[in-house]
Amino acid sequence: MKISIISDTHFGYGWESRRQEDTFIQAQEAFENSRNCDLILLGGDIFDERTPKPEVWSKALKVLSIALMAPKSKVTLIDSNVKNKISPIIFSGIPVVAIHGTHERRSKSFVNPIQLLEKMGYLIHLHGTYAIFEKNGGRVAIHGMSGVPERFAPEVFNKLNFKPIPNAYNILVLHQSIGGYVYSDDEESVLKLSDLPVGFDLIIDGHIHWYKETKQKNLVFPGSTVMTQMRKVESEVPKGFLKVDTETKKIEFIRLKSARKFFFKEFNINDLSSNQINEKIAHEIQNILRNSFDREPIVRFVLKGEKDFELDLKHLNRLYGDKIIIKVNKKLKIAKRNLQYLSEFKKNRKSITEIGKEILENNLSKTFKEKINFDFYDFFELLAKEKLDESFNLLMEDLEVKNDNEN
Ligand SMILES: [Mn+2]
Repeated sequence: MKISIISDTHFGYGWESRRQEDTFIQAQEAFENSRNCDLILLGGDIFDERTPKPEVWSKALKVLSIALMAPKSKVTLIDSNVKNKISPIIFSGIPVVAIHGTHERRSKSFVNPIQLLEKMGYLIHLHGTYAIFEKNGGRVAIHGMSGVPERFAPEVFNKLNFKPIPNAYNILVLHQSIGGYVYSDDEESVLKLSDLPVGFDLIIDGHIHWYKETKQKNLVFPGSTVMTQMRKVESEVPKGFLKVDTETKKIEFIRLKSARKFFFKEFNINDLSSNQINEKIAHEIQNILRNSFDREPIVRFVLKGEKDFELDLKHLNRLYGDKIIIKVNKKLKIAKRNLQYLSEFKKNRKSITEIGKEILENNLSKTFKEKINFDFYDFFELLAKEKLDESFNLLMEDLEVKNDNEN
């Protein structure tokens, strides 16, 4: 059986920016290129937000329908512990199996976008569940755990107690930070490599945005199909997806041709004048632009040093802005803490909901003297709509879960 594994398409990321179409263009290439596969597996963070805009839905459904409208796959469903939830529609083309990620996670009483896709007959959603498929006598069992707050990951994972199914090629799909493989530097992975079960032919983990094949427990990170973090590693590791042949056990990384090019330039500014810094940036941009690109590339400059300087970004954008997307960050040692909030704010371009959510989160954490791990977006939305009883219930639900976990 040939299986395509696509993760972290982040539909809607960069909406209303010059990169608005990137998530769709790049995921479309991955889906089109999966038409010769028997099954498609999605590793979470299909959407960038838990409640995507209708405009994002409309573009996302167009991409996802490539699987539905592809020539009918020869796989059949042998067994699943969520059989009664599975719509026959998914077998009209190439069946899609998915977990939800951190970006789609919502509290128990809410429907997340991946669950919605399941209701629409686009895919099978797994969370602590499995589905076994067969083609020409070969069997593939897919087991999945959708993204959970990192703090709870080991407990939930152990409770689910994943076990490979005999006489099948077994794939486990997750969406967590695992044993040193983390999403960002300030995040800790609670789940350890030693927590992962043995006997799986392949363990797939979404969440981490750059492709990596590890030597441990057949763990592979397919990476995202789109760049979201502008980290150095994202300029080095190409964006793509995986194709797995369960008979030959060959895993192939397919690089996306449509991925927007990203350049990362870091240099020290301590010995340079403002003029020299501006010139150096302009020079680097000119160098990049010697090549031609399908879409404007992105360049991110990280300037290291304690020195103050004048950066004429307006001028640079007037000269090159129509051919390249320019980002410049100062990496100052002094006043780092003060700058951090502002740069985070700028980077994320936070909405009022997000700011409100964070204030609420901080205040509640202080009140309860510990970090609360439930979904503050849902909580904030309920409060904003003055649904006080429901928001209270949501909070109590979380505190009860926590007590369950701690006892
Ligand atoms: Mn992601």
